[in-house]
Amino acid sequence: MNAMNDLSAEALRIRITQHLTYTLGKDKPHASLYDWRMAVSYSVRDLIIEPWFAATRKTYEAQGKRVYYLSLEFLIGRILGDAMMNLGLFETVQDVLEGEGVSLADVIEDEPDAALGNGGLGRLAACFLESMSTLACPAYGYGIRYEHGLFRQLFESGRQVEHPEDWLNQPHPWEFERPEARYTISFKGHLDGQSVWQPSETVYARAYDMPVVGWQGKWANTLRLWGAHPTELFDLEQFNSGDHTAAAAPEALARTLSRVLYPEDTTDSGKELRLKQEYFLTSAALQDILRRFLSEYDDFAQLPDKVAIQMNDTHPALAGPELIRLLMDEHGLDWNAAKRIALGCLNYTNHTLLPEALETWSTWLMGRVLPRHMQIIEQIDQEHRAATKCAADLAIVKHDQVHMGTLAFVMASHVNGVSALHTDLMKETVFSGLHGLYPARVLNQTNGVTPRRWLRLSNPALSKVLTDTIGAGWESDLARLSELNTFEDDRAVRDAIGAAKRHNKLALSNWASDRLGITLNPDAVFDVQIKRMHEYKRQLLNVFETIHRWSAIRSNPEAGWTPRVKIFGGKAAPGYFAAKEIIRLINDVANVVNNDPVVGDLLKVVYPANYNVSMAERLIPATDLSEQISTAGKEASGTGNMKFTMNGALTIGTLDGANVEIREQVGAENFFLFGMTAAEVRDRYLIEGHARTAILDSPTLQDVLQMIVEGRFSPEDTDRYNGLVDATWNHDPFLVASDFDSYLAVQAEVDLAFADEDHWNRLALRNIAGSGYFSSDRTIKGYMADIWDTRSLL
Ligand code: 26Q
Repeated sequence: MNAMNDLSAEALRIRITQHLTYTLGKDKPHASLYDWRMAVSYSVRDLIIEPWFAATRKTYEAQGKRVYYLSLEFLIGRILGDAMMNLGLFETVQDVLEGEGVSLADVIEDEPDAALGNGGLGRLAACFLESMSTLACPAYGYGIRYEHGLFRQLFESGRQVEHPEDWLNQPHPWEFERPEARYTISFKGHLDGQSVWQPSETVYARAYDMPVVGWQGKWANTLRLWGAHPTELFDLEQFNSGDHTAAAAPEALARTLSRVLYPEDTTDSGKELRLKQEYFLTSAALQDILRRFLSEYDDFAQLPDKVAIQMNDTHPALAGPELIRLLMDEHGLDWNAAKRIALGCLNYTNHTLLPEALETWSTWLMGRVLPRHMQIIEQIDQEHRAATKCAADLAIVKHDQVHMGTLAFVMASHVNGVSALHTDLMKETVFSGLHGLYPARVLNQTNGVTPRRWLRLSNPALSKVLTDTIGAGWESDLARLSELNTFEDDRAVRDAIGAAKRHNKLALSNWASDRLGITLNPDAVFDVQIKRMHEYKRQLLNVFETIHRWSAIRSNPEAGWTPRVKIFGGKAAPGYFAAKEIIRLINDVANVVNNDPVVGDLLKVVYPANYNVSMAERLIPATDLSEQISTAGKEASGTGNMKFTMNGALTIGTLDGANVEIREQVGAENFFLFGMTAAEVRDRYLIEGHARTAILDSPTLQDVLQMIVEGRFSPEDTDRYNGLVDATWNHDPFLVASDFDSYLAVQAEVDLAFADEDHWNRLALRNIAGSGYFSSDRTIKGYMADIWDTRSLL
């Protein structure tokens, strides 16, 4: 049982009152919602400290290996509700607050999202932290404490506008600042003699720790985020002479390193500041790792037995050269020993095959910002080329660019893909050459998501049905969801699953009506596509189908339509013009469709601004149909797809990323498959005029494009989408046209299936039952066994 369950409501009430009084300095009559949230957060946080200390003690005593997860992104979301749930305190806190006349829901919603990430990669890191704590895997997350997380998205006349996000404008109750944990991070300068680095710029990295508590509070690991601080405060002489701005310049410059999260870049990522951020995190983490190692051991030859470092994509790939540098220049090891040890500790996860997304830095910039690292990279490259006698294109440095994927691959013991298909494609395409040279290196670890946040916390209605049906304990043993299959023919269970869904749809409808002023029909298919806006994710395919549906309903409103609510959510990178055009088109289409009295309740289009983790927690439990429609071969895995499946949504999707495995797990007959396979996609690209051919073959798509180009959705600016329509006819880089008819046909099957409510509930049950594989606990167990060689300490 849970260690915290015996905490009485009265004891908790006293703790909260004490924090309100002594930490916040407020008495109850004057306490604001903020004051209550802080008092509750501190009280809950207090209860994590004991398991946190105990975990640290056990880790130390076990003398085993620790895992270090290095990531430029941790997309955490809200913390309070998750912590309360994992500690088993939800009901107790609710009781206490009720007694004070305060709404727990309001308190929870008062917390800003910790949005220190862009999307999938950052959210995966957050799920992994939670699972590592649940599994008592001794681990640290290392990241950057961005003052401003991912931008806040607003729509102005349907267009995305970015506003700065400001989560740290209030005190952050979950962090512990550690002024004593401080490292110097150096940049630029020159090399003296052969290779003695004389840097010309330095900043301090200061640690800020957050406890990450696992299921039932049995273990807590640490997420250590680094903040940048100046090594010299300011020039007092200059200040006294009156030049206040110039005097403060060094401080401002230092702090920019941890000022903002880079929004997932598409075009010009060659920013010096980004390179400095990557090095700032990597160097601080490695210095901290070596300090901790030396406090317990004295022989660096043991480092690979005590330290497993995971690089989350190439963003921290300077870990290879930096670890070599620290071992040589700071600790006196020779080159061969340093390199062997570094390789023994490091591993690399790849998250994309899109060539434009593979990181490179010019040797000029790398040499200027990190001259010693450039030298080490050249040496690694030379040995890699000599040892493997490889072709020139497999070099780390080529055409004056440092290829970070190659560097990470060469310096890692294990390189993993994030779904089975993605891993196969890594071996066949982008990494085929390196895979040939290092054949034992690549392996698969299919992604997962934490069922605590994504099912138990976000969907209490379904969670209750699950516990009532298969008994307690599925939260930490998600494979048990397969026991649901034995209840498939139990009408009461099917009805209960349907009722939970309806409950969540009504809650979402209330929110949409309050927040967006739009009325949703709860009898409609809630059809949801939420993810970053990217051409390869093909939100455009979904909009085209929406336009067709609108037009078809208009021409025959009495045809017995299954009602639909199309919900979109997601942000575009600020410089990604094509993605921003699609956002605008969705909003323009929504405007026309939602105000058309002919379609009325049969079709609505909703695109709430500023999609984030908290909005996902609201939308996913209320979804009937999950849109996973990327061009096959482009989406490395997807993780939203898994969250929907767990919550009883059915997927309409291509054979891409983890969709393939979801379909296997839930059964092909319970999945709406359409579109080309990755192999067919490859062939299709070879056909000149593939888009034009597909459009000429599809009168429906011709009509859709015609309506757009006529200005039906932009009557005040009829030329608005000429470029988009022209690009669809002539380029269509993600094969929207080639998959359109297939998508349309399967959408019609969805309508038919949904019309039989009991049948749909049966399909939903089978999806939930098949989702157990997609717990991030399963993924982390895979990393522990196949990559890290670590054991649970519980
Ligand atoms: C690169 C250079 C400069 C600035 C930013 C970036 C940058 C930042 C974030 C590049 C890429 C990302 C994020 C990538 C990402 O989220 N990938 C997704 O990872 C998920 C977890 O494995 C997968 O499920 C998704 O399929 C994949 O798209």
